[in-house]
Amino acid sequence: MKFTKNSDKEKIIIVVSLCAILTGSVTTTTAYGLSSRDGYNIDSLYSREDNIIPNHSPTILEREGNDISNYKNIISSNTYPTEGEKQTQNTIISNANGNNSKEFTMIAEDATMEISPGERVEVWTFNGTVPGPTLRFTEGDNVTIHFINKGSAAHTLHLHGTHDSENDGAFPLILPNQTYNYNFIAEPAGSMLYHCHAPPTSLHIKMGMYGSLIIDSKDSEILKPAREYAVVLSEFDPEDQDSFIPKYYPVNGYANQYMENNSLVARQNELVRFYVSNLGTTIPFPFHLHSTIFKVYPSGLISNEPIDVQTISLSPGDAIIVEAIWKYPGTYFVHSHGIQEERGNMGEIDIIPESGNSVSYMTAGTTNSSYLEPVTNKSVSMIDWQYQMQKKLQKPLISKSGIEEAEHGASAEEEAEAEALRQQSLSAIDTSKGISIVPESGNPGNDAFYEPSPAKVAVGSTVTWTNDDALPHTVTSGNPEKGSDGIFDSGIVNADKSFSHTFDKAGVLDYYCAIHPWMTGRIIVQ
Ligand SMILES: [Cu+2]
Repeated sequence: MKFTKNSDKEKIIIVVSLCAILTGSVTTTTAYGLSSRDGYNIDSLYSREDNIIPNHSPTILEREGNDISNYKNIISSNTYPTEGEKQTQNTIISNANGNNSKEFTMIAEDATMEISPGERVEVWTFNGTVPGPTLRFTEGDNVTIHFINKGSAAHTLHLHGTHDSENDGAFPLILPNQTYNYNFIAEPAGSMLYHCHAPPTSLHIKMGMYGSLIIDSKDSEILKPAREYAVVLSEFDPEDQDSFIPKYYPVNGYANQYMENNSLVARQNELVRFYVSNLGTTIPFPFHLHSTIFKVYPSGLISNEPIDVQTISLSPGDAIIVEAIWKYPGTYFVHSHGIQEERGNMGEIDIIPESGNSVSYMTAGTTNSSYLEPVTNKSVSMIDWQYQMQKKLQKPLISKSGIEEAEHGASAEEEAEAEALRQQSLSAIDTSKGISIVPESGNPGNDAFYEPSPAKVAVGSTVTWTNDDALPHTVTSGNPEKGSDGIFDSGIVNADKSFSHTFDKAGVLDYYCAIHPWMTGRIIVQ
């Protein structure tokens, strides 16, 4: 069973829960186009997990439970963004005393957005869009990023470039409602990228958690003034995010974003610079410009000598700086050379005659006249213009947390279905022996995740979950679609560790793993 369209979500969750009750095990749960039983390539996911966890320092993995207080960067948990923090979203604040301190707020949020005209999909975002905002610093800046996880799953912020382990964004995992401060000195100069590194990382990337990271050189003479664009290439399949050839290869999160009325623009003989990054997870993007040979800084680093190319192969996880000049006015394709070009990775650039008037070409998505200026002795950044257009096309809607939705109350129909579930759950297995987080739960193809589930227990009982798997998991009340409801939350439970909770009230409680959101369970307190 798969579902992706938001409108179908509620119904299907109920059907899935009902199946779980009737069969005594959870068959499949996914809001991300991952099918846990039919057609899911178990081996590929499993090896992916293997690759992520054991290669890291065991001293980090062995940190106990949810105690991340030994990381100096953790500032709080159960924190929601303050008004001040919201204001720093998308705004880089330069410190008034001129010491190059920069602060930025990044909020992990579940959302829906259009990826193509009329196709609305569920995504995981940084600041509500895919890609998230372009982060731009100058080499040597002392950068602090306030990261707030308001999403339903564990997330992190991992930036490419140089920094220490506490600020690498692989560990710790930041659970829903937790906040973390990443701090680093921006280096090296070049075009890089950022993404979430919570496991399975390629799923978090495919779900939309990435963006462009630009670090300008301290030496402003190295790159000449140019018209500048940021281009993030990625993959998305609304039906099956594990598809090797997905339905879409979006450009800045939207299929064929820069075609026709939304085309990129530059002047004849003007230097145009693209900061291009590949946030796909499978094949390279062969980046290609029509009607010009262009310069590329390999791997996006200004320390590399640029080379002349007709097409450049850009690997997943890599970035480039492209510099191009068009000799002849006209409209030209900017695209990936290959199967991506029929699947959303096609764009256009309008080259205006040197003597021509740009106004009619450059008004898409903006009325800000600064975008219309010719490049003379300083660069003209089109990146904000791109971000405004991206938001206009994607029409993103942030998903509310479970707590906020509960306040709206349930309809009579939902109440009746819930009551039917309660009745059917009377046959649930008693949990006097505790609940196992079963081996290989990190694999969505596993037969069961929490066992027994559904389980039942008397009011006043203490239930202990033991992690019999090799990977860390959580036992978090709520569900992966709406997030934690705050009733109980184990934090991270490492292998062989356990978590106990005493149930004071009767009720049917669903829970899930915030690291592996396909893992769901139910406990009935009577
Ligand atoms: Cu994530």
